[in-house]
Amino acid sequence: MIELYHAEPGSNSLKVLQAVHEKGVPFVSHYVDLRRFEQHDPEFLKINPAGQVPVLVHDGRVLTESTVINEYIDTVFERPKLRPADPYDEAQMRIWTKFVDEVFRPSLSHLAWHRVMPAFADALPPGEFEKRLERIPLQEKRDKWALAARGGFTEREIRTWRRQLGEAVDRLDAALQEHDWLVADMFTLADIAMFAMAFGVPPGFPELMNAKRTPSAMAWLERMRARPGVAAALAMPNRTLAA
Ligand SMILES: N[C@@H](CCC(=O)N[C@@H](CS)C(=O)NCC(=O)O)C(=O)O
Repeated sequence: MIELYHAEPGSNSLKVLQAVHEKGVPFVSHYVDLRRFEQHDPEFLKINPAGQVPVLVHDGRVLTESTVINEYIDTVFERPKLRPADPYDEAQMRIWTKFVDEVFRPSLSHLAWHRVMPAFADALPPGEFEKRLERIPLQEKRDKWALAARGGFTEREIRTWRRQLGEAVDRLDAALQEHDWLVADMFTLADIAMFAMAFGVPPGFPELMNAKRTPSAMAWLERMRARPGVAAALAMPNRTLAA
């Protein structure tokens, strides 16, 4: 049996939700409310001591790291294949998923934290944000969120993340100018990983990703949304929008 601990269909949770829906793998969904910091509850830390989602539990065995989880799902559940058969193409796919994890997502996340974290922390009763920070197991995450909440990122850092995100979107657009999908003319885990981050760029940073500047990437977003598995993943409950 597959169990998935995940948050809203966005970012790393959406990455894994797309894979299970695209493969048609039945799974038990465990929603983890990040706004309530449930990922740091002692019960959840027993499952993932890093205090992060998504987490896959397959027949009682725990797996973390969304990119690794997706490759595991693709290996264990035969069809439809979400990885090219050709080793060179598979390597290209991994270059994209690595790029998403190392460049696209960090630049987007930092910009998002910079934008939302101060208001989020201010909206909590006095001292509550600090209490929640104390429960974060990863020191680096704790420090970054504390810094973001007091508007502590430097102008230079913010400029760098914006530049990186702009370049990442341009790279995506360039790759899609001649092809429907990122690798080997087939829908792969590269598209899944990229979509999980990129779909949030037009609403959040419309000046970087729009029909005029990046038409091929925008058309690809629509192709992605039209896929039944991706649509099913996006239709999973989203408490953020409901709030
Ligand atoms: N490298 C991990 C990163 C997981 C991650 O950063 N998850 C975020 C949600 S997208 C999270 O749990 N954030 C809450 C926290 O770190 O407290 C992966 O790819 O699964």
